[in-house]
This record gives sequence, structure tokens and C-alpha cells, in this order.
Amino acid sequence: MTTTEERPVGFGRMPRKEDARFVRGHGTYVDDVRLPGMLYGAILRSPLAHARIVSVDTGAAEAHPKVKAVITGQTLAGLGLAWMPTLSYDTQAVLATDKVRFQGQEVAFVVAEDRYAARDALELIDVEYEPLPPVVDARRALDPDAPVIRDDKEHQSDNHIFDWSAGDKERTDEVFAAADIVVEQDMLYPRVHPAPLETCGTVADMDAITGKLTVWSTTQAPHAHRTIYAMVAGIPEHKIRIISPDIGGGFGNKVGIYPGYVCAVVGSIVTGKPVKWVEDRSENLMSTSFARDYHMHGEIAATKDGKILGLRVHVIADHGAFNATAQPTQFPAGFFGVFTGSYDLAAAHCTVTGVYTDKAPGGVAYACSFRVTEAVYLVERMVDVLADRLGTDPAALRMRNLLRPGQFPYKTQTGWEYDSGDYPRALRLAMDIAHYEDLRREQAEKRERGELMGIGVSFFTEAVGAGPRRHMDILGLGMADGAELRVHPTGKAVLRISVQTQGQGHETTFAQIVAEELGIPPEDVDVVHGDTDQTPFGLGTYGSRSTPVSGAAAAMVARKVRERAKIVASAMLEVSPDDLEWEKGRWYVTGDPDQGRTMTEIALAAHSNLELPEGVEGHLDATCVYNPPNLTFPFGAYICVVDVDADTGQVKVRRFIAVDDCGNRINPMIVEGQVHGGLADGLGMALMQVIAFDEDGNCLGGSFMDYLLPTSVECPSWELGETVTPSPHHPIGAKGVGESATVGSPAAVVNAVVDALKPLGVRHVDMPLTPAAVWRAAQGRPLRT
Ligand code: MCN
Ligand code: CUM
Repeated sequence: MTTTEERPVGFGRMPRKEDARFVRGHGTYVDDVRLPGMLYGAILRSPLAHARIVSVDTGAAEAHPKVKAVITGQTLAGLGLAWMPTLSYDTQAVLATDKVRFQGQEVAFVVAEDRYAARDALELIDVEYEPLPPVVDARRALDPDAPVIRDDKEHQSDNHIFDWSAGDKERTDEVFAAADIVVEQDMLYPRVHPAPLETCGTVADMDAITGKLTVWSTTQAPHAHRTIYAMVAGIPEHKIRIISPDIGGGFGNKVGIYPGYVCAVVGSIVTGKPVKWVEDRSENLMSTSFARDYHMHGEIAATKDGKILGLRVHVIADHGAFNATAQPTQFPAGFFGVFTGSYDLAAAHCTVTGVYTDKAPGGVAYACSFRVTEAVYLVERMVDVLADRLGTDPAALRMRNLLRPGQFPYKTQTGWEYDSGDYPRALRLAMDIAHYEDLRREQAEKRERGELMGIGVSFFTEAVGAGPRRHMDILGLGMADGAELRVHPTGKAVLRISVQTQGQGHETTFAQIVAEELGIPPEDVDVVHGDTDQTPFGLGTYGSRSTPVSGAAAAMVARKVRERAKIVASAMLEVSPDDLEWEKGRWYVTGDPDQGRTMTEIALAAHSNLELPEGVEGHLDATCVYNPPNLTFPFGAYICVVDVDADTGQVKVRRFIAVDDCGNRINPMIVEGQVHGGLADGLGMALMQVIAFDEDGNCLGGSFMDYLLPTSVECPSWELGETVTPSPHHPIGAKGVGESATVGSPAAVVNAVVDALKPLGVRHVDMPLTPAAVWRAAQGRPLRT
């Protein structure tokens, strides 16, 4: 009999299983897929931000000896595919027919024998444009004289997309009217890009004989993509197979369906050959899904002794030329409604106005938890602006106003129910790790000498793990996830899940969940994902929902298998199931622990000639669908320490302390990796990243020369701490963590830099805090954004 005790079983630190292939260069990414006879696609893109298309001449390109097809908007219009639906019930041009609406927009698609010929042939296409004035500044988009971007839409006479609000306006106005102190601040969360190292791409293979379409694609949500392809293209859903192989980073960039994916599919249908399309870096940076671009006006009300009473916010949200924002249907501004943050408020109200501009589809994603990033940044900047006004320490002001453990489950002023938390404990721990009082002393001494040192604090609450499906769906698809678990005769298991890892290590952590529940080693559990023919339906990986939803499904399906194992064990031991007890890895007879059967023994018996009770079918497998009762609400306290050189505007992040609480941790090593990555992301956004445009709508961030990724040079050695407050409604008490650090860290960095510049009278600087922006602020001449 094997015992499980001496082997690592279940939760705990464990290196990632998938790394064995990644570190040896054996990953299989979309661009590694090579099929016999495969052709290559390339996209012709608009050089102008806003222009009418007068004509498209493809004759010369078609005459190129290696070109197999040239597809234009007109070709697609003939197939009814020139426009496709977006995730926000808008439409997006696959290839432009009437106008181009942003620089880099897709105009034509060439299919050729090789990549080089496809690119060369783009030069042979002659497009005549009639330039139109572009709308670049979202704050001007609703001006009466602003050119109308979406004149393709019948009822669209301006650039307005939606108005959305949350909270109680009247009550908030009352609270503000009665408050001792009201402070306000304008701030921009600039347009940024997820910039995964692997760009987006697709290999489409339509088999003309069987009618089966196989699509290898960079997607975070293969099942949702399949359903959308079926609905839009009219291909029967069972004839579509989406394979999301290894993904080189998603960060939200791979949630949507992009014109290039559709073009590859059409290219394969038209040529009868497999067609590969993979975008290059500039295409990715200029056209494929942007995040943020929120122009926010915040007001905060408080008593003069520092009790925060209310928040009032108005946002102008720049969604670019097509509203392709990824959000659950009922939430046009995503979960921005959590802008009340981690504080006990009397009232709050926000309004968000979404507008079109001549920019690539925006508001899509980037470690955002559906707009929680913007919300957290807003409230955490506002608390610091208030602290400045009150002359109080920002950590003390937070400590005074944070929700107390006894208030959970806590219903916010905007209708969210936070599941659990001990906020003061997390902040106290961060302050202890930082030696906060010593830092403030050091800062005071430095200020005496004219040196600029800043300490920034932020506290965040996230909302991750969408559904429940009653409230949350994407294009009508409810946000729940299926799981299937099969234990083979020799006790080795295969788990099939609907979510899709892009670097988060699901093949490891999901095996650990099954291992924890069944008491078999994680090495004995294979995780299958990313292939719609092999996995149950579910909505995929984004909004840090894999652990909260699919992870719960994995635990529940394993528990079902464990219950079936109990019946088999009872037949083996010839006792009633009621007389059996579970310890990790085996069922044994109550009061007689020597009489027991391990999962491995049970698995073999379940497939043997053992006589099973009436109605028990044998084998050891189960399926389940998990529809979460609520989101999970991870939280954390971050402290950033910076030194600023007023003469050069250089910011040096000296220390960064991050205390995260994501409930029970399945694999602490992976959680820490997620936090490290997210902190680097947040630092990048705070200090160096923006996709900017000139007044003609030219994109200024089309390469890694302009759009900077932080490296180990800019990042400090992260100092992590943790508290554990399990989610009361999640089967294993876990909350999501994948986006926490990106959500929580930018405010800490900006708060630190503004704190450093305080002696110079600076109260706010918009991200990114480049040397130029900081230098200008220090000179009393802030950059206009
Ligand atoms: N985990 C854990 N214990 C917890 C919570 C999570 O061990 N209490 C583990 C999970 O099992 C999983 C990882 O941490 O292996 C992240 O889990 P989760 O928070 O559920 O997030 P998702 O798996 O749903 O990942 C999505 C999230 C998002 S939305 C973005 S954006 C982002 C992020 O993950 N993109 C990433 N982290 C990323 N990390 C990498 N390497 N690459 C990306 O593209
Ligand atoms: Cu919003 S970026 Mo992640 O949810 O894939």
C-alpha cells in the first residue's frame, strides 16, 4: 500500500510543471504551427486617423506571382462580414469599407505563399483617401462641431456612446453640502497597452470536405470565441475547433476577436488552404486593444478631523473608434463602480460618459479586473489629496477610514458585497515591513537638506471572479465555467477546464487543487485546456476569474469524484458508506483506521469486476459547472519609497512593499510571481508608459523605443508580505490575484512621487511620471495632458 504522507500533495510551493517545456524552448505558440500548404496573410493599414475611402485598387497586388488572394472591405461586404460585433454590442469594421477611423485600421488583407511576398504585395495596393479632421481629445469629442466618427451607424449623430452612473446622487450631494471639507482633483489614467511578448495571431484551416474549421489562435477565451464565430459566420458550432496553444502573455490583449483573426478565417475559406496571420510589434502596439484612457474628475468630502464621508466622480472614457471594451453586459464602464475603494463612506456617486475618438478600439483590457484599475487609482489619489489638505499622514488617514473586519460582508454604497477582509491588519503589516515611522523621520531630515524623498501608500480592494451568470454575461453568454475530471484505472487523473493559461501556471495550480481534494500527487494530474474539442464550455481567463470560478469548479468536480470513490470503497470494504471517513488520499472505516483504501486502489476497483451497489455505474469521473454566488474581493496594502532628482526629473523607486491578501493560496510561489509581475506592470504605467497621439491622430507609441517596458534596472527588489482572509463562499477559500498588483501599485508610485515634490507645492502629476513630466512639475509648469 502506498502512503501519500511523504510526498508533496495539494497546496504549497511547487515549481511550475509547464516550465519544463518553456525553459527548453519546447513551447508551442501560434506562430509555431506549420501546416502543409499553409499560406501567409498580411494586413494593409490606414496611414490616416480619419479619412473617407475613395477607391481601393488591388490589381497590381493580385498580379504578384506569389499572391493567392487580396481581400478588401468590399469582398467582405459581399459575404456579410465587413463588420463584426464587439464585446460591447457595438460593431467594428473587419476591413474598412466607407471610412478609416484610426491610424493603423485594417483596410485590406493579402494572402500569399510566404510572409515576405504578402508584405511586399501590400505596397502594390493603391488606396485613395479623402482626409477628414480627426477627433483626438476625448474631452472635445462631444463638442457640437466635432466631426462624427461613426456615421456608419444609423442613429448616431455625435460621438457619444453611453452614460452610466452608480450610487445615489441626491444623498451624495447632501453629504457634500454638509461636509466641512471638500477637495477635488482632475486626473488622467492614460491610454496604455498590455504589450505581451507574443503578439496576436491566428492559423485558420477550413477543411472544404468535412466543413470543419480549425483555428489556432491567441485567445484567452477559446469557447467564447467559438460561439461568436458560429453566430457571426454562420458556421455550425460543432464544426469549429478553437485551439489556444501556449500563450506568451495575454494581460487582456487576447480577450477580443480582432480583424486579423477573421481575415485569416476568410482567407482559408477563399483559398482552400490554411492561412497564418501573426501581427508584428508595431501592429500590436498601434491597433490591438488598449486600456484605460479615463479622464477623471474626483471630489472627496470629509469632516475636518479626517472622517471621509463621500466621493463624487465624473469620467470621460475614451473608447476609440469602435467600442470593443471587454465588460460584462450590464456594466458599460466595467466594474468602475468599486471606486468607493476600501473605505466606509456615507455616500458615493459616479457618472461615466463613453465617447468615440479616432483611435484604435480602447478600454479593452490590461490587468484591469474590468476597470478596477482606474477606480483604485482614482480613490487612492483622492485620499492623498485629502491628506495633503488636512495636513495628516496618508497612512494614518487610511487607517482611520478603512473598513473594519466586523463590517464584512460589506455592502458598498454602489451595490457591491465585499465578501471578507481585515484591512487594518494588512496596512499595519505593510507599515511594519517598511518601518514606516523611520522612513518619515528620514524624509523629514532629507527635506531639511533640500533632498526630495517620497513615501506613497495605497490600499486596494479588487472585484474578481465574474459571474454569477445571473448578473454577468458577455454577449449573452453567462459567466460560469465547466470542469471534467477522470481518474484512470491506475489512479492517474486528467482534469479538463474551460479557462486558458497565458503564463499564470494553471497546469500546476489546477493539478494542485485536484491533488488537495483527492490526495494524489499533483504530478499525477494532467490539466487539459485551450482546446474547445477537448474541454467543457466556459468563459475563459480574464478579470482574474480562473481561480475564483474555474478553480472552484475544479475543487467541486474533485469532491464529486471523492464521493463516488467513497461508494466504491464501501463496496471494497463491505461496509456502509456512512461508516467511512476521509483523510487526504484514502477512505477508512470509522474507528478502525487500518481498514482503508487509497484513491489508487479505489480507482482500479472502480474499473474492475467488483460488485457495485445498485445504480452505481463504476469508473471514477465527474463533471460540474460552477456558477459563483458572488465575486471574490482580494485586497492589499502597498508602500512605495522614491528618491526624486529635481534637476533631472529622474525618479528612483528605492523600495516597494506589497502586502497582498488573496485568501488561501494554492501555490504561494506562483502567487508571488503574479505579484512581482503586476508590480512591474504598475511601475511601468506609473513612470514610463503611454500610447500618445499627435493632433493629427498619429500614434506616437508604435515601438518599444517609444513604449517602454520596465526592466530589472527600474524595479526595486520587491518586499512582499501576506495576510490570509479566506473567501467565505469559495470552496477552497481562495480569491483571485492575477491583477492585484497592477491594480494597486500605480497609485502608490504616484503618491510617492507627489509626496516627494510636496515641498515644491506640487499636489498632483499625471502619469506617466517621466523625467520630463516630473521636471516640469518641479518647475511649477506641469505638462498638459
Ligand atoms: N493562485 C493561487 N492562489 C490564489 C489565487 C491564485 O495559487 N489564492 C494562482 C492561480 O492558481 C493561478 C495564478 O495564481 O495559477 C493566477 O490566478 P488568478 O488570480 O485566478 O488569475 P487568472 O489565472 O484568471 O489569470 C488572469 C490574470 C489576468 S486577468 C491578467 S490580465 C494577467 C494575470 O492573470 N495576465 C497574465 N497574470 C498574468 N501572468 C502572466 N504570466 N501572463 C499573463 O498574461
Ligand atoms: Cu482586464 S486584463 Mo485580464 O482581465 O485578462
